Amino acid sequence: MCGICGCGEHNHHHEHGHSHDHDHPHEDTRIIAIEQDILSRNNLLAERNRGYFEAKNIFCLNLMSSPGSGKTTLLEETIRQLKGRKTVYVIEGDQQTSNDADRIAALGTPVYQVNTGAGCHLEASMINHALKHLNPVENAVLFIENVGNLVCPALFDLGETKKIVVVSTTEGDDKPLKYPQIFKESDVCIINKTDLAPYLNTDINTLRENCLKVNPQLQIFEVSALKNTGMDKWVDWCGLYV
Ligand SMILES: Nc1nc2c(ncn2[C@@H]2O[C@H](COP(=O)(O)OP(=O)(O)O)[C@@H](O)[C@H]2O)c(=O)[nH]1
Ligand SMILES: [Mg+2]
Repeated sequence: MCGICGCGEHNHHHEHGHSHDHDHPHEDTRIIAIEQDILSRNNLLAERNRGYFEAKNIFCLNLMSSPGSGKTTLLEETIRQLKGRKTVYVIEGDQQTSNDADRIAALGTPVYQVNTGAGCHLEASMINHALKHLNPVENAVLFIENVGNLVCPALFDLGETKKIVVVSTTEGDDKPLKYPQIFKESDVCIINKTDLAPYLNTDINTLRENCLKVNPQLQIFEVSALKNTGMDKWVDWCGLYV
């Protein structure tokens, strides 16, 4: 986790060798001011990305989820099914390795890997940089796979056209209630790994209801990316806008 997005350093308490806790109003004010600076700089760059996407009519989808919910598997299957219909590009975000970019490149799709090091989310500047390398053509679909994290990516506007949250049945049906921010910010929710639901105590209807409790506008697709079930509606939706 990082201090930049407020998930690490806020309301900190530290050891003094004695037992009382106290607040540091000046330090807290300074941390908030720095966070506001970082977020407003990010928002400026996000607007530039948004303008770029609008000018080139690029449908840019920011995929966010916990690690392992199946974002890359979903992308692989989506790319296979969009082949011949849309030109697709991918920006991959992970702390380390190019594993996911290698999986996407194996499908013949142009991909740029961003490694964030200790960072727990992608920022607009990283997308700006990646776009200069990818140079996507007009009317393309651009997928961004964010760093696996159900908290911080929700705070950073990347200039994307739509935000997508992926939640898998293995995570349980209460995650929208426990991590509401990312579900509130998203336009679409993909419930993945539906093939595993019969073996778990996750109730997909409860998961769906919890998603809608947090964000009644959320458009929900239920899929198994691995088994390729329920994918057609989602893939059609990806191809709708460009
Ligand atoms: N059973 C099942 N496994 C899946 C599904 N989607 C992904 N997985 C598995 O979940 C693991 C993590 O998937 P990955 O796509 O790397 O997740 P990411 O970290 O969100 O990109 C892998 O072992 C996948 O094969 C699915 O729909 N059903
Ligand atoms: Mg991945």
